[in-house]
Amino acid sequence: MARITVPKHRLSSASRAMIRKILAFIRGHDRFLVSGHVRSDGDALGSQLAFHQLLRRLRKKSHVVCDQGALAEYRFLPGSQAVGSGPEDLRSDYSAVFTFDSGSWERLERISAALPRPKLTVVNVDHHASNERFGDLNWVDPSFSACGEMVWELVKASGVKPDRELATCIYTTIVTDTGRFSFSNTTTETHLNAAELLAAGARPAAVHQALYRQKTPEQLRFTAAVLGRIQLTEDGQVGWVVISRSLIEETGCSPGDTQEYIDQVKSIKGVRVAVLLRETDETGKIKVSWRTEPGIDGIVLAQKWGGGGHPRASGATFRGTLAEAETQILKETVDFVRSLPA
Ligand SMILES: [Mn+2]
Repeated sequence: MARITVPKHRLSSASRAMIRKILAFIRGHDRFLVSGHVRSDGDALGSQLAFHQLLRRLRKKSHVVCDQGALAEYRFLPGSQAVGSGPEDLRSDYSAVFTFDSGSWERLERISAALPRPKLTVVNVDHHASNERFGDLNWVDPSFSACGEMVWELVKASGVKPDRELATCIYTTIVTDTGRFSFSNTTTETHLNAAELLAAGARPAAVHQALYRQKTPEQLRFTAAVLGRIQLTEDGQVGWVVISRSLIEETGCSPGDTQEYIDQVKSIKGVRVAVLLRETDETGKIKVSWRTEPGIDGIVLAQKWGGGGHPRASGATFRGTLAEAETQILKETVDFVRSLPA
């Protein structure tokens, strides 16, 4: 019988050095603000909550605030009840700020806008290739499938024994950012970390149940309405869907995390780039997401509109009407795809 050797964890020497630096930094400070990008997804929120628990175990004062707080679909995460949702929840005495899963300082939106940046030491922990290195300390490593895996490395290096709550938060970061272990960012390392998290108490069935099996009939009807609005270019290489405010109002449903909708667009055979346009509560502000096939760098598309992300999962904010967004973003995306080798 062939012998399969499970490889050891592989961490770059740069990441090893950053882990040591960050743990030393934590020892030297006392009152932390922990934050992440606006409308924190499973990775951003799970990272913040896990890191918050690590700080508490290290006997530090820690407080989690992100713009819009813990979205309804992630309120099963231990500690999510205490997450602040806006500038009014900020305190005035932080000695350091940790940001997770945010490619720029501005992506904290109302939180970064309200903080006295020059007076604060900011530690930026992220896995987005487009990260702007806005921190005083920057640990950016796109080889991690989820930002939560970076927090997991900090936990392991800290000597703190993780409990089920912490493991559940980190496990959720991996499940959500890898599309349930299906995207191309899923690696041996991802599964090694997942195995460690199970050993530490995370329960996959419970996490999947909480993430994907709590829908109301209205939400499913909303999903059906969104899927019914998917459009394709004539050659079928670009697919897109628009989530307008009127659709949200008609159905009485909030779209929550829109990842599942754009994944559905991308799942159509022949679609090389999927686009999702979502009208926000703020007039004239449209959120745009791209998902691309292997070898197509969606960061290039997002950066034209001031955004960024991962090569295969990127996003930006468009200023203008929904109709303008649809025309301009689609033209740009179609031209981009046409310029690529088939
Ligand atoms: Mn992430």
